[in-house]
Amino acid sequence: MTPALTPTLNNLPTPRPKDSSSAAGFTLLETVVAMVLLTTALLGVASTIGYALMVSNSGRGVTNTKLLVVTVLEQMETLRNNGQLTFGQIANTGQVNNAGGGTFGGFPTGFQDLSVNPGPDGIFGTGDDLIDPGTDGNYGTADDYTNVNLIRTGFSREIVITTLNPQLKRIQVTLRYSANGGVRKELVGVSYLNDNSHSNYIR
Ligand SMILES: [Ca+2]
Repeated sequence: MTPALTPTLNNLPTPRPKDSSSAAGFTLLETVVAMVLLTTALLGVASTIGYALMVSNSGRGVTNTKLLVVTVLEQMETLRNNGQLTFGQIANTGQVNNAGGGTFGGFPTGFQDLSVNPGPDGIFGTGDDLIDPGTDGNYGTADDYTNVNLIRTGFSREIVITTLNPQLKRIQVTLRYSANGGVRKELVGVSYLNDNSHSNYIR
């Protein structure tokens, strides 16, 4: 008779290690879900950055354009104050009063290119703004030429001067500029210029 085998620590079957693949690491599904979530979040961040850049660029465009409008309006006041032009000469082409002397041609009507230089007359917005003094650096010599490289690209400007009464003019400056995506926009500035002989109203 065979004696019954009594289990001891030595003859117990060796326990097989548990399959740990389901307990540790990530399943493919978990990884895909995580990637989808991460991608969605990153797309949101990228979209926000893109919007912020667009708003920033748009703001810079408006600021630059506003400066170009204000510069012309302030120039008119300076021309009157320093006597470079008389009140009657600050006018659009065809409406200039040169009775006080001079041959000023006026500010051209319609939208014009902007120049980075004022040209021989030293006044921005007139017909000679694109004249380049040439290699000798002197205006009025034989080597003067029209230099299209002086054009401030992306802008055009209209100056409209209206006489409201003999002592008051309305000056409207409109700037067309390229906004985001090449969209053309307009910025309008208006100021009023008196002939300055009535600056002291207290009598
Ligand atoms: Ca000029």
